[in-house]
Amino acid sequence: MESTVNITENGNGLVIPQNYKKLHRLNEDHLYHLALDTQKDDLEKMFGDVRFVCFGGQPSRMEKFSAFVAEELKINDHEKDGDRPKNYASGTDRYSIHKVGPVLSVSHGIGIPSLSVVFNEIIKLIYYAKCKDVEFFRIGTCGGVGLEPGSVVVTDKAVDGEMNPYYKLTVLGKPVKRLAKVDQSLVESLLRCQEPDDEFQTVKGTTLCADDFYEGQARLDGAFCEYEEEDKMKFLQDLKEKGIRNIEMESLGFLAMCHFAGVKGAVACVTLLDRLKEDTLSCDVSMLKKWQERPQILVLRHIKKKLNKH
Ligand code: R2B
Ligand code: URA
Repeated sequence: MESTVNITENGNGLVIPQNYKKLHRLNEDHLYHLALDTQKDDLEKMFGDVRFVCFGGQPSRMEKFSAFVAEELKINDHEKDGDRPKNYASGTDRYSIHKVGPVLSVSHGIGIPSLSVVFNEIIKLIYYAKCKDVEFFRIGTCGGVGLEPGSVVVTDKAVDGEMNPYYKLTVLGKPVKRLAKVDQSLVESLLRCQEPDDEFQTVKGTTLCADDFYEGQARLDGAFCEYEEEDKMKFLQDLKEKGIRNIEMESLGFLAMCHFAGVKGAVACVTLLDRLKEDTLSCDVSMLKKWQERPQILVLRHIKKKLNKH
């Protein structure tokens, strides 16, 4: 079954969850994995001014991103824990949430199942908070296919390991498909944020969203592997010919859920290696940290433009 999208209810720029009628029947809603709650927390007061929600895998990276947001947007009145931005989800160690001005930075863990849980709860959070005109971004890392490592890929199409542009999940024992329709205007807007002096290239392209880091991404260095080097290379060359520029693990679910929720969303990831040349990620931490900032830089330029702060 393919889910249909009805975003006509999202008047006034508010995000209305498809399930709002059942949500209204709840006395209180526990956003369990965020350790937030509609009774004990005044979500509108805490988060009502949020306009951009930026997701990324690791809590530490998203905390750093939040500090970067503060620096770039010149905001210093945000809530802090000592000299670090406050983690609003500190009551749990599942995910992290940092807020600086209108920008929420949220960690999503690895893979679509982990993303899906926090995505559901963030959609409800911005609904309860009455946020308006919100845009979502995934700012992440990936493996490149035939690209110089350190390049940034903005996803203009996401597919699963069988090249289908659908996020599939099982509901009440039956398969449900949700189209990962990409908001091309947001893609183009991010691409326009490139600057001639950038130390890195930014390209758009199709992203393969895998369910696994090792066999699911044709690696030879996992604990399991039932194919040979030439099978792997044939597969990856074939991906390149089909326009796949990068491989990661959340884009398909992220874009499908954005579309289904009626929220504008885009994915920008930095390539940590070229999968046509290698499988194993080096542990040159300082280089990786520098590269991880690249999609952040791009998204922040977009945010600054939207806020007229450039
Ligand atoms: C990129 O990096 C992670 C795996 O190392 C995964 O979350 C992804 O999409
Ligand atoms: N993340 C992935 O999912 N794959 C890579 O190769 C690198 C980062």
